[in-house]
Amino acid sequence: MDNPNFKSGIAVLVGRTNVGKSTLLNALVGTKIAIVTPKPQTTRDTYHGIVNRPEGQIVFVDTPGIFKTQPSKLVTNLHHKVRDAIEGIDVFVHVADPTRPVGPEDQRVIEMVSHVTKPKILVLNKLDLPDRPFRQSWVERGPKYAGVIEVSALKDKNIDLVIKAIFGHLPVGPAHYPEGQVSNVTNEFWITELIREKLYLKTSQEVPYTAVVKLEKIEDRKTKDGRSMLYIKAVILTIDDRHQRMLIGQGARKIKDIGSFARKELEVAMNRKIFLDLDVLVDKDWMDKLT
Ligand SMILES: Nc1nc2c(ncn2[C@@H]2O[C@H](COP(=O)(O)OP(=O)(O)OP(=O)(O)O)[C@@H](O)[C@H]2O)c(=O)[nH]1
Ligand SMILES: [Mg+2]
Repeated sequence: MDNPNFKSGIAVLVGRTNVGKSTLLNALVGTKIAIVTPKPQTTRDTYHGIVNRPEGQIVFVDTPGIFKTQPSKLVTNLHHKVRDAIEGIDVFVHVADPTRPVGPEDQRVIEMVSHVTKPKILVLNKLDLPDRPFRQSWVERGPKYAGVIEVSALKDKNIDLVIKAIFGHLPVGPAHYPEGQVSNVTNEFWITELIREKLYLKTSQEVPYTAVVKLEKIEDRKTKDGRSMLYIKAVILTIDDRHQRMLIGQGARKIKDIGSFARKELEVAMNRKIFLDLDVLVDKDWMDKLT
């Protein structure tokens, strides 16, 4: 490494569900790593998004949102992932939404990090919204943090201030990831996530929360006229016949809609023709098999 002052470290993004953590991760890295939807409880895994600058490298860790809901295997699993993600980090980034009051989920985040001795930064998101009635009650909490930054993850505003603030707290050290790598998400996982995003956007009530997407096959094939294409076979697992029927829809319209929405974005992102073969199956125990 040429730069003897090269800084390196891990910053974790934590906050209640729906505050915009995944949108912020994508804005920080400058590319879509994590899926984003208007529905709460979108993120189910901890993703790494990597920012490389001349002064160093920051690994941002996106985490599932903290929410108050009926205890279930899925929810317990998500909250454990957040706790694990907090271990071994250098900077803690609490992402909050000043359009909503400081609620029990925020209290849970505050409680969760009260033991964290590492620097904490408060990021107030959604600066683009004209009405942020709870901004002041968040700003008053400012002294508990090493800094307060107002951003719009959606409109890419003040994102560099977050990067700058974090570098201010990072130790000198070698990079965790090779330069050029922007995330730890594999192509295969990203494909299933993108399908799950479309499923969230196209279904309602409990349907998205009872479903998971698995990739079964991915291979290079040729179209009838000899052009190259990527064949993807994926399956949506859900917990019972009723949910399976809702996901398939009348005349298979729902599943076709989810499939073509996902395929279109995959084709743009991967810049090639894609055939997406999507099925819906029942596996009532999928949540119990979570690790
Ligand atoms: N107006 C506005 N909306 C935003 C901003 N950032 C995120 N959103 C919206 O807020 C919603 C939730 O965003 P996500 O990034 O999925 O939120 P999250 O905190 O990752 O949510 P979970 O993964 O469920 O915990 C989406 O509809 C986003 O478009 C912002 O800066 N301004
Ligand atoms: Mg998220």
